[in-house]
Amino acid sequence: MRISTVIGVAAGLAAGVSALPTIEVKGAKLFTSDGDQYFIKGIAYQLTPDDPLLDDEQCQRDAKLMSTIGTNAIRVYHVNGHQDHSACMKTFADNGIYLWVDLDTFSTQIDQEAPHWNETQLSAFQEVMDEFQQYDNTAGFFVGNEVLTTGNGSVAAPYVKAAARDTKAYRDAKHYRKIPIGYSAADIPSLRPMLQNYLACGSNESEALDFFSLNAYEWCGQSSYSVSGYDMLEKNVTDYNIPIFLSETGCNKPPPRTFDDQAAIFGQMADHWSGAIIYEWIQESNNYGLVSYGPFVDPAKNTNAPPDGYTRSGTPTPISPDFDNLSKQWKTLTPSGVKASEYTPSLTAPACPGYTADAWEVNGDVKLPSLGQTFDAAVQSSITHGTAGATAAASSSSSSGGAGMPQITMAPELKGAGLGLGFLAVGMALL
Ligand SMILES: *[C@@H]1O[C@H](CO)[C@@H](O)[C@H](O)[C@H]1NC(C)=O
Ligand SMILES: *[C@@H]1O[C@H](CO)[C@@H](O)[C@H](O)[C@H]1NC(C)=O
Ligand SMILES: *[C@@H]1O[C@H](CO)[C@@H](O)[C@H](O)[C@H]1NC(C)=O
Ligand SMILES: *[C@@H]1O[C@H](CO)[C@@H](O)[C@H](O)[C@H]1NC(C)=O
Ligand SMILES: CC(=O)N[C@H]1CO[C@H](CO)[C@@H](O)[C@@H]1O
Repeated sequence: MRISTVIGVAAGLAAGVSALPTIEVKGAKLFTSDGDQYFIKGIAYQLTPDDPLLDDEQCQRDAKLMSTIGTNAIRVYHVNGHQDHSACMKTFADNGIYLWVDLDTFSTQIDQEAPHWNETQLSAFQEVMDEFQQYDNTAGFFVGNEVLTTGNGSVAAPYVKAAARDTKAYRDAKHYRKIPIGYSAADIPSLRPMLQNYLACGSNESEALDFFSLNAYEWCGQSSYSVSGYDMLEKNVTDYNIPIFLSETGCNKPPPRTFDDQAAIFGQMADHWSGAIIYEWIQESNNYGLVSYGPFVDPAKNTNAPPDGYTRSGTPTPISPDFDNLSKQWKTLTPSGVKASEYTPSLTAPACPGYTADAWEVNGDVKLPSLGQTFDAAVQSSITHGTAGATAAASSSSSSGGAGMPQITMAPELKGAGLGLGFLAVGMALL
C-alpha cells in the first residue's frame, strides 16, 4: 500500500497532476489506496452535452462550490476521449473530488432492442480509458447506463458483460491501474435483483463487473426507509460480493428536496452501500438542479437565449432550499467504515439467475458474445436456453405478475423535455 502510494504521488507530480489516493475495490467495498473506506458523496455533472471537463475556469468555479458541501465525486455521462482533460481533472483533485465517468456516448452505447458490442464501440471506450486512466482521481468507469429497461430486453445483458470483459482485459493488458469498471442500472424492481446478480455472477472474475450501481428515484418527499423501498434494496445486497452504490438519486416530487434518503444510505445501509450520486448539478427543464447559472431565458421570446433557455456556464448560484438541504444532510453523515487492513471478506459471486419469461430472459451463466458477434435468432436462443456451459441457478422464483405492474422509473435526463432530448437528437444525428 505505502509503496504504491508513494509511486502514485511521484507519478502524479511528474505529470503535473495533484495526487489524491486512488480508489480500489476490495470485496464489496471501495477503499482509497491509503486503506480508508471510500463512501461516495457525488453529484451528476454534465453542463454541456459532449464534455463538461474542458473549460477549467468553469471547473474551478463549480469544484470550489461543490467542495463546500462535502462533495467528493462527480459523475460525467459523456466525454470526448480525444481531448486533454488535465486542467479540469487537477482542479477537481485539488478539491478532493473523484470522477466516475461513462465510457459510452449516444452513438456507442449498447442498445437493448438491437444488442451489439463491436470494435467501433470498444475502441471508443478505449479512447476514454486511455485519457482518464492517467488521472489519480478517476474513480471508476461505467460500461453502460440504463441499457436494460424491460424483461425481454434482458437478452442484452450478456453484451454489457462482454463490454466489461473487453474493457477490463484492455485495462490489464495496458498495465493501467485496476480502475473499477461497472454498470449503472435503471431502477426497475422486477428486473433489478436478477440484473444485479447476473452482472456479478459466474466463476470467471474476468467476465464479471467490478461494481454495480443503481439510479434510484424511490424515496420521494416525506418517505421512510420502508415506505420508499430502500429496505428492499438493502435486503437484496447483504451477501453481494462487489461494491454497490446509487449512481443517481434525488427524487424531486414533491419539491423541495430534503434528501432524507442520504441518512439511510450513510446509516443503516452503509454496511453494504458505498454512497450516492445526487442527480444533478445544473438546473434544467427537468428541475433537478442544485445550482443555476442565471435565470431561465425563453428562447421563443429572446433570440440571444441559450438553446433550451438554461445558461450553462458562469457563476453557480445555489438553488434554495435544495442545495442547503443537501449540505445539511451530508454534514451530519460521515460513516467511518472499516479499514482495508481489517476487512477480510469471504464473499462468493451470486448464482446466475435462471430464465423467467418476460422477467429475465438470460438462462444462467451463458457464453458471452464475442466482440462483433451479430445478435440473431440463434444467439438469442442460446441466451434464453442457457447453452454453452451454463451453470444456471434453479429457475428464479420471482413472479412478474405478483406485485402488479413493475414500476418503470426512467432517468430524468431521458424524461425531461430539455437538454435530455437534445442529447438524444445529437446521438441520432451521429447514427
Ligand atoms: C458497430 O455497430 C454500430 C451500430 O450498429 C455500427 O455503426 C458500426 O459500424 C459497427 N462497427 C463494426 C466494426 O462493425
Ligand atoms: C420485447 O417485447 C416488445 C413487445 O412485445 C417488443 O416490441 C420488443 O422488440 C422486444 N424486445 C426484444 C429485445 O426482443
Ligand atoms: C475467463 O475469461 C477470460 C475472458 O473471457 C478468458 O480469457 C479466460 O480464459 C477465462 N478463464 C477461464 C478459466 O475460463
Ligand atoms: C429482492 O427484492 C425483491 C423486491 O424488489 C424481493 O421480492 C426479493 O425477495 C428480494 N430478494 C432477496 C434475495 O432479498
Ligand atoms: C433536511 C433539511 O434541511 N430540510 C429543510 C429543507 O428545506 C425546507 C424549506 O426551507 C426546510 O423546511 C427543511 O427543514
